[in-house]
Amino acid sequence: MTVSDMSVHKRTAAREAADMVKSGMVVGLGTGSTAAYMIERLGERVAEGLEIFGIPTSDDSEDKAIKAGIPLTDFSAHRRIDIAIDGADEVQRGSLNLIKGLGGALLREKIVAQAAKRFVVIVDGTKPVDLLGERAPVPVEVISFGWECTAERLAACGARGVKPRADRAGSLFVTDTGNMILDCHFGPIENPEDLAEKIDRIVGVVEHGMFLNMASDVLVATTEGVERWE
Ligand code: ABF
Repeated sequence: MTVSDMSVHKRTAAREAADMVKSGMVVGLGTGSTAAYMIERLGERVAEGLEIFGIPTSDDSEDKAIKAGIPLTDFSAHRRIDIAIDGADEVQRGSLNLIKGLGGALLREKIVAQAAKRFVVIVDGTKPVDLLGERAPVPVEVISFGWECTAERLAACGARGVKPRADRAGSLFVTDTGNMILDCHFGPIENPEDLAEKIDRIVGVVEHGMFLNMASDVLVATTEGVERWE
């Protein structure tokens, strides 16, 4: 599949999800290239009269939403989100469990997903896997103080090659919330619930990128069309 096919598929899934939004809804706005197409489509619908408020999952999505003309709100005004729409790095067939966070926004993405009545995931056909961790590392957001100790504890859970994520220029990547990300390569994960529990117990971990039992719908776009998993 070419990069341009992949972009077409991402856009198709994103537009279909954006068309599920109705006037009066508070919408969680995801991060990444697929979510960017969804924000673009919502902007078009707002221009046509759709009345919504968005809560963005990253500074980047906030900029995109403002440019698209989507009115924004936050949790001080709205505790519940009607629908959140976001991309993913891996989606497990059957369970709808996800790995997210290669874009670096996993903490805000998880807070938004947890607050959402419906969490719709939009992906192209390269993202489905049989087991999480087949291709993607699990990104783990950690406090920078003592990260070396946190990394050792993650390694003791089975992560290989744990090191702080760098940005494109080679400098330390810092999340929107001011933390570091340790990318943890576990390989195929047989029991994600068990691993998630172990990681959650490590002091210094803010959040990890396994989103378990959170997605309500996954839209997978391929050359054959859009498949919906529920
Ligand atoms: C966000 O963007 C992330 O959780 C995930 O890491 C990434 C997916 O990116 P893309 O849509 O560009 O493939 O959804």
